[in-house]
Amino acid sequence: MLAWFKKKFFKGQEESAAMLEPVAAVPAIQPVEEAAGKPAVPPPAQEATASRPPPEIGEEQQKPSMFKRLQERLGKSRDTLVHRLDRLLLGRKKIDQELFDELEELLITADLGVTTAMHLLETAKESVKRDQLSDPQALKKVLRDQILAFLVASNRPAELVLPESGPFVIMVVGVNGVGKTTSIGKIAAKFVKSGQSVLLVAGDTFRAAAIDQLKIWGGRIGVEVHAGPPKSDPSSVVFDGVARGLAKDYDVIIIDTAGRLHTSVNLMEELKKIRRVIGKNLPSAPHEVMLVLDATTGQNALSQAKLFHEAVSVTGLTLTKLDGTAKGGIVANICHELKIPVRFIGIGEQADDLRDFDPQEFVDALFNRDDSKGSESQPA
Ligand SMILES: Nc1nc2c(ncn2[C@@H]2O[C@H](COP(=O)(O)OP(=O)(O)OP(=O)(O)O)[C@@H](O)[C@H]2O)c(=O)[nH]1
Ligand SMILES: [Mg+2]
Repeated sequence: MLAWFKKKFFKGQEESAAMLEPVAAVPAIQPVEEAAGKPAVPPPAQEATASRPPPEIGEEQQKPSMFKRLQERLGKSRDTLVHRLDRLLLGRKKIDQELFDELEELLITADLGVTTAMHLLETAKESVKRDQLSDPQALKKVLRDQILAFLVASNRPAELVLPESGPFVIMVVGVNGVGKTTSIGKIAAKFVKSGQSVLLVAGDTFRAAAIDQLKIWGGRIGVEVHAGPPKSDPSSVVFDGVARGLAKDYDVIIIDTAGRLHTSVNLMEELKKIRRVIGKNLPSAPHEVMLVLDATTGQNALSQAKLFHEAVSVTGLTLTKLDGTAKGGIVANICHELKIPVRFIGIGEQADDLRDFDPQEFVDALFNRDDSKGSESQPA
């Protein structure tokens, strides 16, 4: 489980089996506030409608392992990195320049991007020379090891961002429709399951439906939502929200923001202001600036990340919709280029489809390698 939960929220306790159950069981954990020694906060009204209501919690009971879910998507399609690699290597007798040229094209078109692909190729060439590799199949392991190295290198412990005391404040940012609000609901549900008090702040005042969407999530998982009227100044809503979170001694405050184009100067300025305002009541906050990226947008996710990072210093990433792409390469590309840790990956719309990111598990799924069976897939 993510180090956030380990360090601050479990203080040496062992993870219980209950904590690892699907979020589907969340509504049963009613006494969230009681557990935290606080007065129960009535769930917000739910009569409002949202343009995108959150998916129902409580249906998915048979949770497949993250490996299986990822593999379903990343491993089966003929377009995946591993299947394309298998086709490239099949029947090759030697490693030569022609093979490297084809490999270069394959890596770039698998969303690894030019820089990351070139780095991978260089490593592969060095390895071939150093270890005197002659079997083209050996290239697969070289690539797998290097991609894992990229993921591990950027995977700084999440506990480093935790405050020593006071609420843990997470500001969530990203372009329109990437899955910010949904991910907030899912992350909040994780905290709720671990017995923490959570306040959600509706910093997306742009659309009334956005506020309602967050309120529905709040109602579902039994957490309070701080919201202002639609079209009100997001900075002032966020200012009040953080003040309320501090006054009521919440463990976690999660701030939603309106989706915005990374290229819109005005909207990025507004985001900078929101970030500054969070620090007015609590100078160390936000402790985590979480950028949500839609993995299906490929290379565009990288330019989004660069501009959001420049504006608000992103400290963690959530990559959503990995269930919607066969090109898991974007994850390696982002880790290699940005060196920002991936905290969560979204692999579906269900409430428990947000999983802690595990580099080894991810690479195994990407390369269709099931260690439990000690085997790799056969070419499709
Ligand atoms: N398949 C899939 N869909 C997802 C995932 N995460 C979010 N979604 C869906 O993506 C859509 C947009 O999600 P939102 O959470 O509203 O996105 P947002 O970033 O808050 O959108 P704005 O507030 O409009 O900028 C919804 O239909 C979600 O159910 C995921 O991991 N996989
Ligand atoms: Mg939203």
